[in-house]
Amino acid sequence: MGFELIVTNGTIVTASEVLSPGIEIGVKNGKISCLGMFLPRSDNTLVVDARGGYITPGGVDSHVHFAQDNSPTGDNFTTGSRSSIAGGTTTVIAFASQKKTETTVIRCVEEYHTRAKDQSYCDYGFHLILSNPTPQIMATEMPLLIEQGITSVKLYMTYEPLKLGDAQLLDVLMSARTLGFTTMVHAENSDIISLISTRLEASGHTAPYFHAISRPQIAENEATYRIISLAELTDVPILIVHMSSEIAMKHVRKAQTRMLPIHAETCPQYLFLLSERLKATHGDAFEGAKCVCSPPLRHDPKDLEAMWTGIANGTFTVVSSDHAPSTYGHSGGKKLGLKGDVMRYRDIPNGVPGVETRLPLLFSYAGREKDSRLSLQRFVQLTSSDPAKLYGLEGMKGSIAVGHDADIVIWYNEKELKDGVTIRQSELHHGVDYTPFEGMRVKNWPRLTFLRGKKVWDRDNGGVVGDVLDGKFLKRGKGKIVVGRTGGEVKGMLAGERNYWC
Ligand code: DUC
Ligand code: ZN
Ligand code: ZN
Ligand code: ZN
Repeated sequence: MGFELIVTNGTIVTASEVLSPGIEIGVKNGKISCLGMFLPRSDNTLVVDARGGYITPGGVDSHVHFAQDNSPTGDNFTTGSRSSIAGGTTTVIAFASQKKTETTVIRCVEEYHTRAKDQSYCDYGFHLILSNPTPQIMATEMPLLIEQGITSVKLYMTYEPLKLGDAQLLDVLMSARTLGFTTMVHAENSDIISLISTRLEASGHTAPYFHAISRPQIAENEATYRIISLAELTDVPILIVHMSSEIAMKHVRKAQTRMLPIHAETCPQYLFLLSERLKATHGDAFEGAKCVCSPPLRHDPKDLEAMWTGIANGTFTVVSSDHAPSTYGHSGGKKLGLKGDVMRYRDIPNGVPGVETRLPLLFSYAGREKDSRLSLQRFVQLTSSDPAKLYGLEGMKGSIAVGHDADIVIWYNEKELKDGVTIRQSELHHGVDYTPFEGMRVKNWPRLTFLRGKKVWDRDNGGVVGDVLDGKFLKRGKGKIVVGRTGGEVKGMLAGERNYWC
């Protein structure tokens, strides 16, 4: 049998190389089966001309919230995954969330499977949010979930309904050490936030802007240092999600220079947006609600700069979207936190949309132009290959290489899109009614997206051409460490001591 698909006449970018333009991609049975020149065509081969544009692996967005209980007006799998493929993301890892009152996690995961099955345009996996990690769950249910391909958990250090104390964090980290799952952590000091919030509320400071005041950098800083310490003590890799501030990021950098396996993630909102966006715009005090996320947007452009540095110098392993929006809708006041005439930031659901805009925003700064901030290879690492490795999808997702799923994004030839693309809510495919990136110009956009060899997005001919039956659940393996190392000689404070108990 010949190739079902050949992609020709583009420049292929992988995590390590920019290949010369003559190289074609040959696809058989949904997998990349050959990379080479002058691949043989048969009558059944679909030949796709990349028209001199770049070709990158389908995006892997390892942090999205679809169909979550706590955001009833947010995206479900259909709308969220539709938005994903329109922005070049072919794999998402969403969350199955345990409630604090629940003493099982198996049933939670089953529930999220029913929310996703036959309703996804892209491939998907789940992380488990653990809010009540009982010994029973850790001993008997976690091993089962790992067998089922759910090989990562997210832990919260803040939010009353979800947060874990240090003893619980340590217990989960010790289980991670035994069972080998990957641990993501939301690092903000809960008590700092609640003290400030109570005092802001008492003094009537409740507008959206005060969301940013209530969650200062020092809250992220303290919790980041603490969780790194707990991870060092227990000798397990972690990933700190959605990092926003330089002082906190420095702890990660320092840990990495000591070869600790501390991974970090940031998101486009922390690369492009500042807290001034939480203030009233055009006299509309509600507008700020569109930019409420946690950690909050920071005040100082230096923090944006620092996040870009972390992207370029390898501190970050992942750039995800943390797509977690709710419908803004003025009427109904769901997103607004509006009660009567009073707008309370504490009632505004946290999170912004971004699964569709993540790749175009970052790709605009990738390359060798004057305003570039990262290489094309680094773009692929951060948005596709490294999240695939960290979360157990290596060999299947995240690369244009033989044996991998044929998840392929073809960008416009830059000459075809001289003025770039302006991000507009009206052109996006999510189910919510705004984007915090409204009006921003990006240089390029995925022209075509292929999922396992099938065209699912054709910007110029029909837009979304895939189907909700296209996406399948990904049974993930155990994640690989991407930075630092575990094992080996223990130095510093723990030298010798850990041998007695670990
Ligand atoms: N944490 C997330 O991971 N997403 C949305 C809001 C939050 O606090
Ligand atoms: Zn549940
Ligand atoms: Zn979080
Ligand atoms: Zn999130």
